[in-house]
Amino acid sequence: MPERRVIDLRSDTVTLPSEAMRRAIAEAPVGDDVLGEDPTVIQLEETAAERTGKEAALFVTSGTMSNLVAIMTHCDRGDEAIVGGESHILHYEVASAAAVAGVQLRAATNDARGRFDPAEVRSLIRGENVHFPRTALLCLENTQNRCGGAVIAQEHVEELAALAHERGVRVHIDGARIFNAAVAQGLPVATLAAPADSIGFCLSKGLGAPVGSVLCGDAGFIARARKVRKMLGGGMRQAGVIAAAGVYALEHMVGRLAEDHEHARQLARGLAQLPMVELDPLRIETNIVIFRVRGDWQEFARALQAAGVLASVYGERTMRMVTHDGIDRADIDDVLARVRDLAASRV
Ligand code: TLP
Repeated sequence: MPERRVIDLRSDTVTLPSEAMRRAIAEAPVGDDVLGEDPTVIQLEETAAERTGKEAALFVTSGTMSNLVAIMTHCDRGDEAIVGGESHILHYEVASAAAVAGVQLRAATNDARGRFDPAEVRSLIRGENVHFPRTALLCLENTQNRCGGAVIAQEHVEELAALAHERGVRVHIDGARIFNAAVAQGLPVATLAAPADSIGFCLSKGLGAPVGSVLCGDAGFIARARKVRKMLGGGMRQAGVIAAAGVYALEHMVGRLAEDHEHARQLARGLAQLPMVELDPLRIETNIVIFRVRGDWQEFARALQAAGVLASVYGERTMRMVTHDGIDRADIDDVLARVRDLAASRV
């Protein structure tokens, strides 16, 4: 029997640069970016600032570095940052806020759609007391990965940002997938970013670049963030080689995110029909499908992998599939056919 093609739905981080993107990389003019002389990095940062409606931007290696640099720039050691209980910062950034920034994270509950309870957030912002750390920062995440790629409604972001700002607390958006949120709602990224003091977004997920994220904010913030990035060893020299992929991604890859969203809905509708899958397909807003597995979920995860469908285990009984540039409609049909076969062999 011929080997079946592996269909990789572990993440949109597995996307590979296209031929055209590789050409843009090969042809990019470069210089020493630590000296401020790489024209392609400058072009990427200017484009990112314009797209997010911020004064300035900083090219960093990853979404994780973008969040860490933002935390270190907004906070002093011993400060506290409020994050969502389901946030990437809390779950998947190796406790960098604590270990590197000296910042304590305080989790506010995220509901299944990634929303906060504004009353809870208000109550978590500390007043002045000799015992207390200063609450310096509120971090939001849009789209919210662990909440099934949920889009955070704009009025909710505005309400939370307003209550933080009233108390002198700054607001950072982990916008790793903010372009997905923008495409899903038909709103400009600048509108989504407007309530926040800073936003970071990833080039290496649905936008298909091999590496990089961009942190955006006002000019003073970015000047300080640039020094923090240097301190962390993230000052890169002829970084135009990788920034060129980012410029290409912003120019050519944003519109196609709508296809990923459609494929995720198609996938969710098919999965929801299977008896061992618990999933509400109407909740799929972007490119992430998180579902629960009834019965022997570890066996299901193993069988799925053996059938050549790669997914992530996202906790007890919980799995995640992410659509991206390397996946088309026929792949989704193929995934569903393989999963149906698995389901049939289990009864
Ligand atoms: N998320 C990755 C894994 O780390 C889980 C993924 O496959 O989804 N913020 C959010 C909301 C993210 O989803 C991610 C990556 C990051 C930040 C970190 O980005 P990188 O991987 O570039 O450090």
